Amino acid sequence: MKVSSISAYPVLDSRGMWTVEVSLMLQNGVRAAASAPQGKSTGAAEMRALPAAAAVKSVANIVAPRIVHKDFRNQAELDEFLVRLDGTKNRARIGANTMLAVSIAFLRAMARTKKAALWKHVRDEYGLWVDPTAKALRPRLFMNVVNGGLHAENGLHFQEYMIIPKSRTFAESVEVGAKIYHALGSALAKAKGRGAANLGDEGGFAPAFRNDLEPFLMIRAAARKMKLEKKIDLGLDAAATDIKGMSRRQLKNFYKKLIKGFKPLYIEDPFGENDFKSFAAMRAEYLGNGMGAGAPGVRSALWIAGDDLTTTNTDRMAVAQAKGSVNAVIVKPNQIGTVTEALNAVRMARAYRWAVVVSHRSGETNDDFIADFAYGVAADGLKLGAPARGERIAKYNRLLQIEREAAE
Ligand code: 2PG
Ligand code: MG
Repeated sequence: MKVSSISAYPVLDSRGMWTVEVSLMLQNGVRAAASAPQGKSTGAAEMRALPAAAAVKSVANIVAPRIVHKDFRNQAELDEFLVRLDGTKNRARIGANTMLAVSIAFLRAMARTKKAALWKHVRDEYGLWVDPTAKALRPRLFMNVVNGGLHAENGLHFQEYMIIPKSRTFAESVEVGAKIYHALGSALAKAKGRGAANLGDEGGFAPAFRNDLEPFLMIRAAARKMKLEKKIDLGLDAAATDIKGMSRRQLKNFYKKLIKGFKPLYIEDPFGENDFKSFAAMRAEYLGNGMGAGAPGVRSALWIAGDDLTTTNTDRMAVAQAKGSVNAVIVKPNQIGTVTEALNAVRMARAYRWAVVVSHRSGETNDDFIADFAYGVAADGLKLGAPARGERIAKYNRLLQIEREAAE
């Protein structure tokens, strides 16, 4: 399929920062656009994003002249071409954000050409690796209801306090999560007064707390009040690389208390982004010793996930596997730059029997690609913030729509 035109322009993300959107047209007249999200607690090993203005220029000056009128048989061909065209190790020439927007826009245009829903097209691209029963599989929703760390100015060391509904459908999961979210908001306003229910970057509440465990106490109380305690698991993204003023030992003690008191299902980035060893020690402590020990991610009672540690990069994932650091992994397409590479990261995680949690970024546009991607690869989880703020709601509503499409 030939690309007949492509252009890029700046658009705003949810923090009012510029990011890049790409619009392209195929030779058959089908058009599609896509924009790149942006992180704040970004991993040092992530591929480089260019400032939006430079990304726009890179499409005009580098990408467009080389891909317009060129024939690409499939997504992998386009993505491999982009990687070669960039030619750097960290995507500093074209920019991982630019590449991703081009990659997703092409994916969308190809889905439209086939008249297939985007998630169906993702499933085809993902291909053989999908378990034949995967049709029925839905990622669980990782709903971030309290924001801390770099996503809020409230002194919480940890970045994301999540509820993870156990419900089998998106509709029920959203219902359960939203009820607890609302009950939590009311409880916070009552307990902490004016402004306590104000929102952080991902739509979670962001008041000052007495300590780093209090959010879970209040979440649990809100769930109890709504008689939904048994319908959820709890999760934490520590984003420990960005934690200031806590030693490794203090972190370990915190996780011990957390695990004892709240039995979370999920802990992401418990230690710094290069500390494969501390991850491995934690995995060994809670999931048993030795390589490959502990239940495979999805069946395990505790998912220890890499995000800044692994950065959707198969080289880093291989290191994490060799060292026994994790049994779950975050997949963020913009950390690596193309849809094909993100699919490869999912394939590798499946080969390692890790749980796969696809994730948005803290800076999002209303682009809802991530919902189709997560459903398409039958991820175990999708991290998408609170059920609040338009850029998060776009993804929730898309999931609900996917559920209706899949039932047809
Ligand atoms: C994370 C993300 C998304 P950011 O750490 O998992 O929630 O945050 O996009 O700021 O890196
Ligand atoms: Mg993270």
